[in-house]
Amino acid sequence: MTERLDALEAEAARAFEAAKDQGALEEARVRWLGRKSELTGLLRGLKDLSPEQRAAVGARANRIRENLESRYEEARSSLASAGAPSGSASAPALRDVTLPGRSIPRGHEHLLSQVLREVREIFHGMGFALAEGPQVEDDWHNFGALNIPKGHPARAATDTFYLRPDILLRTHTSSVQIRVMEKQQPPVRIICPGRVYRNEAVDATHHFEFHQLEGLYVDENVTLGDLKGTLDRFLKSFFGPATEMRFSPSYFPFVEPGAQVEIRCFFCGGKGCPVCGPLSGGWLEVLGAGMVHPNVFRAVSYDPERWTGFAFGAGIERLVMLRHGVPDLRLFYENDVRFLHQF
Ligand code: 2NM
Repeated sequence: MTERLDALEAEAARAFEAAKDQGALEEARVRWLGRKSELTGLLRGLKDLSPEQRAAVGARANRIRENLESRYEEARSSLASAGAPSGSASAPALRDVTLPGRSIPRGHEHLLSQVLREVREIFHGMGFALAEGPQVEDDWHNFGALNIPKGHPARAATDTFYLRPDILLRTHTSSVQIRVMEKQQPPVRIICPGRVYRNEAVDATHHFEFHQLEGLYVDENVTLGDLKGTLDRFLKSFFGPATEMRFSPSYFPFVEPGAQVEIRCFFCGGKGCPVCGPLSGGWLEVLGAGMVHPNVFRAVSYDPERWTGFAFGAGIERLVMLRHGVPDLRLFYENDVRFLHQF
């Protein structure tokens, strides 16, 4: 019986190795390891042997079964990795080299970064240099130098993230403009894009962290007309050549006079719609602006009798939402590629 077992083991192993596809291998498995196989029959016949023989032959037969099962597994996985068809024995294992390759998904610049670059280029074309500064600021550069006295509502702890009594996360990038004016005499012509922080509840149009673009031009004889011309050129470049703009009086502590700048709603053409709101008369607010307050010049030791300047500020996210019809500010920060890949 032991000789028969040895011969059977060799024959079965050869059959597994020789199988050319999954079909042939399955046939060999049924023949050599199946319920009606010779090996299974031999194992069933063990009960007729004497106890000593049964122990010896049984142990050997079980080892052979384990060995054959693992030979079978080896043959199966090597056929699978060779790409052999699992069906009939006749199909050859070919690869279709004309199939398109698998594409590798590629990332791209975030929408906000794209727009920031575009805006920098528009202002670069009008002679504005780029200026950047720290996001952690002191009270002087964020408030004091900007004619925002102690006790002004804009300083309230509810709007500003204070890190220490005198140190905070900047609430606008005007602080960068103060730093530039402290270091450099006019003429100054800069834009300051960057991240700013305000302690606000998050909703579709508010966030505690967003991006601003501010601009500043200081020289002799800079006028409100220069401001209007500069912003008109910017808004036409950014929103399209048909863009209509208007100024209305507004208040910011660091400018006098101050203005809010609106464009005619390009969704409804100014008739009033859900985007511009039925009460706005069809105008969308896009910027704040004005002529730099003499107190700001005094704070940076510029002579307010000699120099004049204009300044403006805009929320980048708001500009992008209007131009691309993005309904919710939070989409910019959630990094959902289904949103991001559209731009
Ligand atoms: C705005 C609106 C109006 C502004 C003023 C200054 C500075 F530093 F020159 F005083 N920087 N930015 C300014 C003026 C910002 O944002 C809505």
